[in-house]
Amino acid sequence: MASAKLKLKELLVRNKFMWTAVFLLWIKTYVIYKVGFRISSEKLLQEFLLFINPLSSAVFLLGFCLFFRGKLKYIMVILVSLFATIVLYGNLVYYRFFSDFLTWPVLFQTGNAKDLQGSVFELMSPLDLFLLVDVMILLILFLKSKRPVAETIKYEKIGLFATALLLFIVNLTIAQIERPQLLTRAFDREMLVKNIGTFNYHIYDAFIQSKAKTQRVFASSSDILEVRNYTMSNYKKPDATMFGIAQDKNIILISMESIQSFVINKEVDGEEITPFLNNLIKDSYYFENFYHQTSQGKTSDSEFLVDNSLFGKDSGAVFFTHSGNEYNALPEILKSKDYYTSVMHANNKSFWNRDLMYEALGYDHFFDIASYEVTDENSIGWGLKDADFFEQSIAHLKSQPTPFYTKFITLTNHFPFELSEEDQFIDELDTNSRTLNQYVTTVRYMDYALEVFFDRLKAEGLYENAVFILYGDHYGISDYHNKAMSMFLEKEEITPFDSVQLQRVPMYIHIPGHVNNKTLQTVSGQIDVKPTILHMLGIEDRNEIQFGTDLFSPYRKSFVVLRDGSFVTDTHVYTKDTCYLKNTGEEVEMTYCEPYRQKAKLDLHYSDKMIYGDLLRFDLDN
Ligand code: GP9
Ligand code: MN
Repeated sequence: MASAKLKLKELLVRNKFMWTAVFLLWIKTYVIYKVGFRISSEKLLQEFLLFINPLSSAVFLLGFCLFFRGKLKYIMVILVSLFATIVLYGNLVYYRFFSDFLTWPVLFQTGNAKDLQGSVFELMSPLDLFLLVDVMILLILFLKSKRPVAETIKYEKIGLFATALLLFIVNLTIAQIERPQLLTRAFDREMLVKNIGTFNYHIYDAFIQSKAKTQRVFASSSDILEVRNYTMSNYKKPDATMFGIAQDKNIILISMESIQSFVINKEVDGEEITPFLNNLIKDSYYFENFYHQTSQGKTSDSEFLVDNSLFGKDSGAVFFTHSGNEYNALPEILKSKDYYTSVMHANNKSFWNRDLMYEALGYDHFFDIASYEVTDENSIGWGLKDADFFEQSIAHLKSQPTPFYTKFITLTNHFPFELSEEDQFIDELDTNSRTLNQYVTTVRYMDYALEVFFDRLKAEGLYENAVFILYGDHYGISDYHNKAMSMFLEKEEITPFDSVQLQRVPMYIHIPGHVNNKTLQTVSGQIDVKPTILHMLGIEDRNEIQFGTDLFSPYRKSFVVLRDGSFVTDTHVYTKDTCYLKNTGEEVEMTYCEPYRQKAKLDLHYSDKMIYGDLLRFDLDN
């Protein structure tokens, strides 16, 4: 086993050609990150990650050349370097047009390719030839080399792939520290590339996409009939006076970041946390028992629920995994009724894969970060401050054809709830959680921003003819802060029952000039928004596959299913295999919850079936 004892140096020298290629590809990728993609880092650790992330895949890719013998080994090294360059360059050209990275579906999607065709040459520059510099160097070295090519020994191959794996694990570990739940939650391609590198990202993407594809293959058109029979049997007739009430009016949807109902009508040192929202209750339909139904996809899940009346996934984000599906979403339906549909949100368009998903949902336009002027002065935390965001959105709103359906997504009230001093209108709390302490101040700020928005809309004459739907996207304070939460709510402890009740988020339907406003108790959730909007617009939807029910329907059942299978009815709360009495939170026998357990399961099951099977691609003759 003398060969196994070869020293590291010898190993490097034996495959000098390949290691040179690894080094060149590594450095080249980093330079492209900085010069081509202009990726910047806020922290040293992030920059370090960016620097090391091309290494593991460079070793892995070029390591395959060890399987070849003689001169062919060198030729393979050159070809693999060329292949890697083509992948990088493909991403770069795509990035120059879309400010985004390639995904496998995009490569095979004709729509996107069409967009690119005309301009692809404009996106290239003679300077791009520098990208071939490593391939050139390798070619020259190859032509000049006279020494015989060293034969690969078995242990070398194993050692090399072990090295690649080790490098990848180290890389991933640091990335997980820097971005917890990177692979399951933060589905921003730029973030993935920043953290694990372009090639690893493509492999990860291939894995995700192929998983989705297999489930799709086994689905058939009879599946959709089965699901529709189920949803139609749950259909409830709308309320006659509310049906068509919003016809031809502009619809303004406001997704309020991380707000939970417990802040409504609550004070800190005698100061209301949400004075504007508290006041809005009396001029609106306010839903006191409205729950978010999101999971790991957070904001994107709430968007999915609202636009489709389908559940998001129990893990991962449907926005990321199933953007290639066929949908029959609100924007698409409204477009067919001559509505202009858009989203305004001052973040990267690729965050949560929004750019691709919005296309699938049928939005006409996404006013992303590029539509906003974001400076150091007007941003905090995740970016543009809410008040500036709303202010700058007015011009966009005015530029749109009417009637429009526009969704606004706020950002300032996002973890870690940072705020500039001048925007802090109330004191922080004094619990043992800094997060909760700051949270109330950013909620207060968001409330202020909403007031500014309404005032501006009134001043611009955009208020009267609009219908407003405001809802919280998901929780802001997780169970991790239960101790602090119990201090704030003056409770002894937060039980699983309380945790479910804390998933309530504010929900308003505000119709300017309307008189019959009231606070409604119906137990409901984000899944109910789509049928409600359709009915308010006078659109018949008996045949739509929806898992929610019109919030105004006199026939609706008070019922909501959360994504983890918990559910709430008028009288009971079910969570973690326990049934509770809703009024008191007292544990009761399971038999009380039993009748609804099956329905909760079926709702989730059939909704998942729709998504995994991409069932809406099958035509149903309505
Ligand atoms: C990002 C914003 C926040 O664009 O919507 O996303 P979240 O982390 O809340 O899902
Ligand atoms: Mn959110």
